[in-house]
Amino acid sequence: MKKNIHLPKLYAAGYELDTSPECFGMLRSSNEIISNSQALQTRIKDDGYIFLSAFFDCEQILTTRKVFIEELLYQNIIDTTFPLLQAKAHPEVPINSRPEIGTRSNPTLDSMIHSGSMIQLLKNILGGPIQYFEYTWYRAIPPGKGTRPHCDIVYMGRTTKNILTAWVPIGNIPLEGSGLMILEDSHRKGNILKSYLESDVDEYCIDNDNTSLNESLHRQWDGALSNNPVILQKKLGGRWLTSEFNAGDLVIFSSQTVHGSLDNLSDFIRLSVDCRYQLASEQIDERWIGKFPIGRGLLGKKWKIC
Ligand SMILES: O=C(O)CCC(=O)C(=O)O
Ligand SMILES: [Fe+2]
Repeated sequence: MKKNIHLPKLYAAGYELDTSPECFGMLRSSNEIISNSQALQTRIKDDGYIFLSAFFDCEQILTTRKVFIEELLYQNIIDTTFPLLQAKAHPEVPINSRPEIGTRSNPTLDSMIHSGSMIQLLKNILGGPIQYFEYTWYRAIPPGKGTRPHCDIVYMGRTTKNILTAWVPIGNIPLEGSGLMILEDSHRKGNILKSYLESDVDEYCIDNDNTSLNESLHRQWDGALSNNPVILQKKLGGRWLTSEFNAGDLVIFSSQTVHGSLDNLSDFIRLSVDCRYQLASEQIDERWIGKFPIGRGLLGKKWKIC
């Protein structure tokens, strides 16, 4: 097996990835087709994702990064002996933790992801007027494990399946810094993943035997497709694809594309946001809309006897 000699050792969910060229590669850039909506629509169908570098204005990303870092400073998660913008993790931040970045209003970010060229781009890819989820996921990933492989549909697929995710790094992310990874061709594996793709993470079972609500909720599945990205890849085929991301980059992918993130082997907190778009003509999932989306809270649960 040939090794990709320039790559460092990389891990996902605690497992060392096989970085040989058969198993690992870089996301294909779509910058050359950015103004061709037909080509973009073909690309998302073919690849399950669209990667655009330098899409956003770096100054705006920097403004957003400052807001996030300020939030994390309050929580004592940033090592203040380093330049703050680097977001070095405080030595006491627990490994694998998931600090919350509050959802304080962030007008710069909001205008980046919900207006102008971003809306036009999504319109071109989806082929018509669009709407977006008001809920935006803010992510701060300290040193430790990244996000386990999953498809977004299990979190938001109660109405249409035709939803696109936009993943936006809020700063530069080197390979060791927990960037997004996408499993090549996984959006075409509907036959193998059928029952997974039809699942709803917020649907839970009340047993006939009087299990309490609390107990059922505690048994609830978190939506991950696998705990082991290496085994998953062997099963589904395709390479794990990623990139060294820079502030301004954008990845858009389908709700049936398997993705996760690399483990964070660096000393720095990885910052990113992800948001969702769909056609305006299609019904939207009730969990992620409105000024105060119910999200994955109790009101968003669906239960059944089983
Ligand atoms: O940023 C991550 O670690 C995961 C991102 C993700 O799951 C998403 O954008 O849907
Ligand atoms: Fe996701």
